[in-house]
Amino acid sequence: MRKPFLSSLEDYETLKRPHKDIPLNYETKFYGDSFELIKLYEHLRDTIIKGESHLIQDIMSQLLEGDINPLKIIDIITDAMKTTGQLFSAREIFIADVWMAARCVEIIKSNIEPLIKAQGLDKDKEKIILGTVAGDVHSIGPKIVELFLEGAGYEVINLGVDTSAERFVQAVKEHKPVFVGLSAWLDTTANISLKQTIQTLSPLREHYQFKIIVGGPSVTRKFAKKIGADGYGNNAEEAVQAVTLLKAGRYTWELNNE
Ligand code: B12
Repeated sequence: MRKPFLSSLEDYETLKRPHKDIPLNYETKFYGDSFELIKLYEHLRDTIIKGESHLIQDIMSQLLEGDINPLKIIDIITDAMKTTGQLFSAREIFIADVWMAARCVEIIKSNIEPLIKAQGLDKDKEKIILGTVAGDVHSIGPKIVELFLEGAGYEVINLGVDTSAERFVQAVKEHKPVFVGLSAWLDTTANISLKQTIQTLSPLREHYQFKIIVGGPSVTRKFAKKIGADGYGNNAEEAVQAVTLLKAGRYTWELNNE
């Protein structure tokens, strides 16, 4: 019989241990925060993993009463979703549980959005079109990338998931962005839709003067370069790094001498 899903923190601790490759970043990243705050961060992380979306707003309200750094919340989301992925891969949880974890992230994101946006308020708002390519419905990563790019001062138009190449073209013509960010999670969508979207967008690059950055775990720096992207980011921080380098006329390939 299937084990009840993470009924207590002890269960989570037991389940977590076999997956030693999960970096528990928060243990070092949150050094210096008060014990109470760390407990609240941990509670948030565990609540995402358990998919208890009805509890999230209350935890966020408690966190927002203090002077919190939204980037730490992003770390919590990333850590929790990695664990969720491991548990899913180990068949400890079902796809419905993963959906609930994703729902938790949606609520958290709407809470921290104003804080992240506030960091970019005084900058010129150039536009970035972002979206997950056709056939792919993974939205959490791009949403985090969106938050970071907004924090870096860009106006991000997120076209959402399962976005056709034609929809990207339409958005480029309408919004005249400086960057188009494409995300792909599945091996299939990286190999087919991502490539096709870049091929479709490429002829427009010179006329509309935008650059293409790509990301998602099925995409490597080498693959990104091979299929004609201008930049690549392994995570949201690297997405910002990529647009910053490209704006300075440099390429992310320089980072690894590739
Ligand atoms: C959540 C999730 C889902 C949710 C998505 C909900 C949502 N709203 O997003 C649901 C339940 C819908 C789902 C469905 C499926 N999923 Co799924 N899912 C996951 C899971 C558990 C977590 C993904 C996630 O959100 N990670 C957290 C975020 C923060 O990380 P991230 O996306 O990598 O984003 C970061 C970087 O990649 C980068 N980045 C991302 N985009 C971009 C873009 C740019 C421009 C840049 C610069 C950077 C960048 O920055 C981000 C932030 O730091 C993974 C397992 C895992 N190992 O993580 C499987 C996983 C991705 N899913 C998988 C599969 C197979 C599926 C399904 C086919 C399952 C099924 N049998 O139906 C379907 C596919 C549906 C489809 N057509 O897309 C496989 C993919 C295998 C593969 N490589 O092809 C995985 C790896 C699970 C597994 N081990 O089998 N899934």
